[in-house]
Amino acid sequence: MQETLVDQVHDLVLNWGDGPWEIQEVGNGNINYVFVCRGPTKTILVKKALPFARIDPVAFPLGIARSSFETKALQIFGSVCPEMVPRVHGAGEDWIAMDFLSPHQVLRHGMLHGHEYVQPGLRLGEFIAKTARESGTRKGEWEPLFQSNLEMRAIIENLDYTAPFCDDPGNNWLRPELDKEVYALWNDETLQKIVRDLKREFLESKEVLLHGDLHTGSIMAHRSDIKVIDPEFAIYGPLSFDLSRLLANFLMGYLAAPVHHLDRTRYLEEAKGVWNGFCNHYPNKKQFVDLFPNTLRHAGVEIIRRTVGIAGIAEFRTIEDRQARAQVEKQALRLARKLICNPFTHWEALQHAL
Ligand code: SR1
Ligand code: MG
Repeated sequence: MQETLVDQVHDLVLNWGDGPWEIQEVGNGNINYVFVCRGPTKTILVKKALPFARIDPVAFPLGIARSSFETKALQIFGSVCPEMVPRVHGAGEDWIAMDFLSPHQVLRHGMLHGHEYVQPGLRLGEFIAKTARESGTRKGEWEPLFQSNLEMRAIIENLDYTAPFCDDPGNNWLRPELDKEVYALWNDETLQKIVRDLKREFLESKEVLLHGDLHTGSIMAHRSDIKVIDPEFAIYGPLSFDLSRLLANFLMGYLAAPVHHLDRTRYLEEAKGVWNGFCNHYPNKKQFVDLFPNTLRHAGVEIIRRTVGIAGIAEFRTIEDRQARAQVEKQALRLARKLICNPFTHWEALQHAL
């Protein structure tokens, strides 16, 4: 199949000039295939959507419409923050050609390898503030463009807010080490009710245009250059959602850092940066009082789903020593429970709880 795909991509890139083109599949995400296309005068990246998710083609049939939503979101986010989004060179119903970012790395992997970046958290907080502000203002114009991205919204509903909180066959936690903690989550009525409310909020709120999957694997980075990629889950939703995903992923990095012999304070600095960058650039300060605890609640959901659910994160799942991994993941579940049931009202309190 890979060879047929390479041929298809080869035909596509002829639009950007005669060959020879050297085409290499480089994707490592859960959903799509990604090709670096090196031609005589330029290199471009082509992202291709197949009618299933790469992580499990049988369990996850998936329409190719996600590709068009991603194109629109890249263009819109790029119009608001051009320096933080790769440019789209062309697109079809199941493909997007865009800037090849080099020598950038996926932020999650770069941080895990100890690479240094210039305040990615702060920059991404600013990105969320600016895109939220603009998409809130232009909701009448932009919301209809994403209304039918329902298949991707249903994935979030299921993989983030439903499956990890019940006995779903797709779940994938460290068994038997975490069994007790996972069953405790399922039996915690208070937590279950709050998560149901958070899910309702995710489904019903149409505040701002969300990236929808803004974790550290959706960021490419090289030193001070930070680029947001992969907005195929874009949909209107609550302002707290994207903030929560980033915050949660930096907090999980913080918990896992010592096992990877990394300086955990770097992760905490980036987590703080997300909130500070957002606050510095979002105009409606009155919202912050409720927004911070709400963001932490949704962050707790992200931490649980990354620990219990199908879509794990490298910071946890690459820990080879099972005991060490179990210890970190138990800490993560404890933190998530606190964030959901007893969210903090200010950053200092959260820091003390870590
Ligand atoms: C079937 S998709 C699994 C996950 O990959 C994406 O990156 C999203 O986080 C989704 O939950
Ligand atoms: Mg992605």
